[in-house]
Amino acid sequence: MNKLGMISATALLVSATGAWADEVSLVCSAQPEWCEMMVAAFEAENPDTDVLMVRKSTGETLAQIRAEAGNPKIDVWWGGTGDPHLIAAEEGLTQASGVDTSELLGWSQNMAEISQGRAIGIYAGALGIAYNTETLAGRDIAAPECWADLEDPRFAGEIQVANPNSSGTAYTELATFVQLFGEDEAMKKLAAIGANINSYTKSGSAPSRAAARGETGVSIGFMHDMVNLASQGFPLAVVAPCEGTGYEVGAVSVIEGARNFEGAKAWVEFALRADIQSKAQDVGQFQVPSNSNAQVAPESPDLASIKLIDYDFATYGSSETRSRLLARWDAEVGDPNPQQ
Ligand code: S7P
Repeated sequence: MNKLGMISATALLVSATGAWADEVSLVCSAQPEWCEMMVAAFEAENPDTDVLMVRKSTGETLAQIRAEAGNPKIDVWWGGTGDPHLIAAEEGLTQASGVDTSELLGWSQNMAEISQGRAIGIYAGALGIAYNTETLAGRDIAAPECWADLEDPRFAGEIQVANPNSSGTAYTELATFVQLFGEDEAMKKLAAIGANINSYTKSGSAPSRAAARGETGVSIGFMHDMVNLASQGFPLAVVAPCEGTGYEVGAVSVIEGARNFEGAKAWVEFALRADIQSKAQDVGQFQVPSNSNAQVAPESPDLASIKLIDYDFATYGSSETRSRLLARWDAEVGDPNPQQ
């Protein structure tokens, strides 16, 4: 049988049994250990199903979904910052799954409303600064307390952050600066900090891992990732910047034209359950879960005690805004050594 024949035979088998079992193709933009734990738990509940999972950063996943529009290889996209999920929804690259969202917190429901049910919030977490206490003490560098401190020449070559083209974390940083300082001033500040950056990474969590190991003195990223590393014993201090900070609502989306819509929907229902969200802390993931009945880990940064901006997801999760801000970032800040 040729390849086409095999594909249609599989499709017939699935529709004849009415089952969605078989394979669910997942892109996971959370941390690899969480992705693996979720896949194992889903497969344990659904023994006839193989989840084919690939881990990719959020901006990279958006690029793949755009490239595959009309012939998607992915059924469901779980994890990663919400803005690119909202952009995928706006561009018609994802579809509503019609799942029950009644147990979800307001910020999660808000994402579903903005995207007409296509992107649903699964967790929230605030952006912050981390520094290696031993590295800074060893070099006699005073710790940062504010975003503005990162412009100071005392941090020359000491700071790492991701590239906002590939990383949802770094796009959240870019959008946060624009909301805190206005667009022109944000670009100036990011360029000034850029003079102190030793490397722009692809993935948003890499800089804090590097800071934990002392490979860089300072990182910008999500506080829950920093707390995870500190809880493992790394000498990492976490700072909520004095000017205030932005936050993410991580999301899950079903891809438009998914070959296994029912399997993708089952994944979304699974990922929104309180018992499943409560397991995140078992693998050191300390975001605030979106299900109001899920357990919040004691290590989770307390969002109520952090000076959070009123992050405008509708604006910064729009295709036009992201393209414009990334073009300005490339032109006015830029990565001198972009990673392939
Ligand atoms: O899972 C940890 C986490 O910080 O990673 C996600 C992140 O957006 C994915 O990485 P990129 O920045 O490389 O896109 C966050 O959603 C999540 O909280």
